[in-house]
Amino acid sequence: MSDKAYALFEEQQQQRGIDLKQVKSRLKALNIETPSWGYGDSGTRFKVFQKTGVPRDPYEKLEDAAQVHAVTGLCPSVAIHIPWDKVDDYGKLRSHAEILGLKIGAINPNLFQDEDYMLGSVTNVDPAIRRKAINHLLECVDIAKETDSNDFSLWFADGTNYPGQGDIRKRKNWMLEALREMYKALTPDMRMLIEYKAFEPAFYHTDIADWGMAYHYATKLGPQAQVLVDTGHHLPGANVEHIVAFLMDEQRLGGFHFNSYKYADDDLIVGSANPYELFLIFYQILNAAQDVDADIRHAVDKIAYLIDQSHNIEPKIPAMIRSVLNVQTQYAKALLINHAEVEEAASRQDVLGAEDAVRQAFEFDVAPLLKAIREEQGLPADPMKAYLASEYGAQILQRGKGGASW
Ligand code: LRH
Ligand code: MN
Ligand code: MN
Repeated sequence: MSDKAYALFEEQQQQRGIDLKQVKSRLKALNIETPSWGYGDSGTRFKVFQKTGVPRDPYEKLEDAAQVHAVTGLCPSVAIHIPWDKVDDYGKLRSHAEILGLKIGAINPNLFQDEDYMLGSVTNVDPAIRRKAINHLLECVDIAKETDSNDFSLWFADGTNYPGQGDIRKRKNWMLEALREMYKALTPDMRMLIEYKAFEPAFYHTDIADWGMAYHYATKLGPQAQVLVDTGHHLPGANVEHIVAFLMDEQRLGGFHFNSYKYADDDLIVGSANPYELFLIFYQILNAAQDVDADIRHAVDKIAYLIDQSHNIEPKIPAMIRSVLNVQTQYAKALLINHAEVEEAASRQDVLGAEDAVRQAFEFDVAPLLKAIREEQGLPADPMKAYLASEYGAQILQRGKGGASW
């Protein structure tokens, strides 16, 4: 790609009234957290395929994540899942991350793989199991102190498969009790990001089934509790960007778990099936980022962009790089929206004009822009190519098969 391509791009955007200096600085400030579990073996409920070269422990997961950050410059932190990433010394794990130029990000308590949790964890009818689940949440707060993490991504598999199996209202109150106890243990910088999901593994009812329920708990708890939107957790046809806009306006959008889906919680490479949805999510975010209300702007700045994908058939590191680059691409496109133009058309009730002003931005090729910022940041112009050309992929084969899996 030539400098000519960038010169043409620059001219086009200047004519549209886009401030490229601001676009570039926003692009450079974008941080996307990758999940430790995206580097390990994973699968569907039918099979976990064992790959050669997969990390054998949380330390090696961080090493792989560092490769993604090295070529993209976008991923300085890594989310961990406990007990998948259980270690004896979390201070040591933190130092390992720091040596690699990384930080440990969100802590994800795991309340879905212990035999005791078959019929629920924090909403189990048995008080001893509820206690055990709450203790795990509190243990995660202690781990966060050691890893210097501030965010908790809280997803509960709790729910029922059949009518009558559980008392829905009692379970609602047990959920609040558990969340309250955890909330009380937070330090002032910590946040609880409450995730919801309409289905799976419970298929009749899920205790936190949608954003409204997550929002309800967040408001009951206080300002350090917010909602986490996992893009794959909705019923078909849900307008995710509407949910995003609504939550931002209430200053309760804490973060995302980005992934792509065709049918349900497919956890596929971000933007592979629905790039326009991702673009429209960023459109809403950038719109709120210009709000006259400083509190809303401030809340938008704090949104955590996390990836939640686990690759079943594709090689882990390149797949993660693809996800991250797809997020960056859609963010770059959304940065080309001329909001004044959209607003002006909308205020004239020009439906097609307003839609056109949004879509136009999506249709630009942002490759010259991304290449330009990577050059300015001393990053490889083509991160995927740079990773594939490195020795790392071959080196890790010596780890053999049978690495960490969920
Ligand atoms: C549940 C979920 C949640 C888990 C992750 C592994 O479907 O999205 O965020 O922690 O997957
Ligand atoms: Mn998730
Ligand atoms: Mn999920």
